[in-house]
Amino acid sequence: MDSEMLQRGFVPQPLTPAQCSALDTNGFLILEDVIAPDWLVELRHAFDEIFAREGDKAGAEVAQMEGVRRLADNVYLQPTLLSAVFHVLMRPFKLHSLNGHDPLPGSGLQGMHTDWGQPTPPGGPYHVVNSMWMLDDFTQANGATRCVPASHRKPGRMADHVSDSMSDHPDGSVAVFNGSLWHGSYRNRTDAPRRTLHCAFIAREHAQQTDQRQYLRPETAQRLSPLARYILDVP
Ligand SMILES: O=C(O)CCC(=O)C(=O)O
Repeated sequence: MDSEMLQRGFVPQPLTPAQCSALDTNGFLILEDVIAPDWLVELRHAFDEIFAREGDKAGAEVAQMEGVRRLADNVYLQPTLLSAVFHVLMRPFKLHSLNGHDPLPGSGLQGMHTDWGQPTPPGGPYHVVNSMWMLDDFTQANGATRCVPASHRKPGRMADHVSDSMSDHPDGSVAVFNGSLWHGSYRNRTDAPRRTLHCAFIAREHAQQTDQRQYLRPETAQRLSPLARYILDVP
């Protein structure tokens, strides 16, 4: 574990052998019962409020998530998630981005892709780990994320193996996944929302997708714990 995280009070949550194996072999792991019911209600409410407030601009950058910062702290600091991220990256990391995703009814079919753009040798080192906080149950009908198990171990780029990234592949729900895994959201064929928070982490030597130093308000930074400032990579 990253000694800086430990110094800042992080208490690692040992993963079970089955959890480690899921991450290593399939490239993803579902963490169940992480979001307590009342927290889920709060997260859904915050998600809807931000979309209503920001309209078309929602999600343009992380400052628009400011209203849910307090809730979000518990997302990017979730101990089992951070332990899983370290298990995959095996070196110090930081938050890469935190944003919402809600495929509208009838839409949402996404090309299969990875969250790390470079080919990764099978077995790593890996660079990105993403997580999806499923604020609504994911089902086949509402566009559950599809992914190709073990694709993070394929040599080369996804395009070397897949000629049509829109075509069907085995699908399934994902909570924590290797950023080199091929995945994409599916079409929402219901009239209901399928809200997700994506919380991604990246090895510390790389730039963040969302530069938190640029967007974090000083008054927000003031109240953050030392561990939160480290994960967000702000002074
Ligand atoms: O929410 C999902 O199902 C996955 C979305 C995704 O992979 C992305 O937006 O890059």
